[in-house]
Amino acid sequence: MNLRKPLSTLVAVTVFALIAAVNSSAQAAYQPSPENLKARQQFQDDKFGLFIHWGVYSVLGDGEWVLHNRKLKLHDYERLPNFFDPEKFDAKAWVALAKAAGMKYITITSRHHDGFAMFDTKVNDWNIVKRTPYGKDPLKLLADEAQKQGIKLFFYYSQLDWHHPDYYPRGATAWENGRPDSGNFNSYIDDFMNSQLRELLTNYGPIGGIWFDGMWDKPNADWHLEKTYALIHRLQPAALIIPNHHQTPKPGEDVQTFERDLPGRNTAGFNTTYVSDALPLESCNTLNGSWGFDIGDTKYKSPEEVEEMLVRAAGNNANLLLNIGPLPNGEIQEEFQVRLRAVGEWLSRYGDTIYGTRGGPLAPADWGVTTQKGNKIYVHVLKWNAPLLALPPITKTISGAQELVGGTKVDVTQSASGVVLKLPLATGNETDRVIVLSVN
Ligand code: H79
Repeated sequence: MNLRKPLSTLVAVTVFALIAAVNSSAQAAYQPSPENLKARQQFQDDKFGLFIHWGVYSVLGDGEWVLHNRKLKLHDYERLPNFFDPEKFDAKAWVALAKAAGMKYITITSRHHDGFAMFDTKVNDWNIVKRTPYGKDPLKLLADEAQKQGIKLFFYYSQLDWHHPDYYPRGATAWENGRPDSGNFNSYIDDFMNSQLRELLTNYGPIGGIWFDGMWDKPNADWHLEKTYALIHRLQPAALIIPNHHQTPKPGEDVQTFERDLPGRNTAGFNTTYVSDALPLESCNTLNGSWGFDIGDTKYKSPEEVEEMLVRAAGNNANLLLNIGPLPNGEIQEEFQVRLRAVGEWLSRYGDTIYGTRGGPLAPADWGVTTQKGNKIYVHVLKWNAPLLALPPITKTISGAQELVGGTKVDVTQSASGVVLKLPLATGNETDRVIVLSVN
């Protein structure tokens, strides 16, 4: 009789210990699912994506940080959705433009740091359906169209929130904007954010993944990452988690991304120099100088500059995610369209040396980079005007070398001390002279 109590206590303790063990091992060792591993490979093969920053901030034409930069009060910023009526938004045209640019995926802001959901969330009413005259869900239209045209759609999601009262204690970007000095951060994550993520992973068909941003606002807070990441992987095992937290990758993350930088360079000053040798890599950058629509920004990169960025990313074993900020009326400005289509035209000739490749055997250098696929090594000559190019040794035996365009044979000598290529003359303003090495 008096055995009952100790026995039940023993059972409870054992069960508790078992649960704790399972929990801690789940945290320590994240085992990506087979679907997830396959999606990572596909992501690396895809190489080139379109980043889209679009929100109610676009109305002001002053970038996506305008709320913070102008230190606006929330009740003033809350007028903006009334003016957001993108009657020219055409999901079909957006997806077709990305495809014409040779891009294989789109990553769009489901919400930025202003917390305004550009989708039909039921969690609160700070969203496009409830607050704007437009009243529709552009992400749903885009997801359906992406599915139809065979291109993947990823959702950018800001963990940082300048609007939600429970984003408290506040972080590095805090200012006095009219919120109460109180709030429940755990509830912000578990009840609010994870509910919105559940919507994004449930209502839009198969999505490419979630691109997180803003954790750097509170780097020392407990973001309950294991819980959020497990939720995403459970709902869609193939969805990739891409965190832009500027730190060493953590368990549960599937891609390492670098903002305005090639992997490991940290020219931006806030990126990590650590580069994962296990995860796919991605570098994001802007087509002019801005993420969200900025009416005064005319620093458009030329198609040749974008092509070089893409080639250097590929040579660094990374993808390029190239950003545009559409207009508040839903149009994509002509300056972006022209440049994207030109890059797409270039890719129709040079794509074989980029899609499906991995970083080549030689370290990226100022003269150029190498990519590889199967028994081919692509030598991308970006900055070299002399007739001979001397490269470090390549382990594999080179059986032939030819120009990608035209197929003319290229003289090559290979020895233990390196490889020397006799380059064809540079013609015109060719961005990238590619020499294809056949190896075995
Ligand atoms: O969405 C786009 C930008 O709005 C967002 N990320 C891209 C993709 C972005 N937010 N901030 N930044 C980019 C620049 C980063 C600034 C930081 Fe800091 C410097 C983060 C940490 C140090 C400023 C100071 C913000 C926090 C502390």
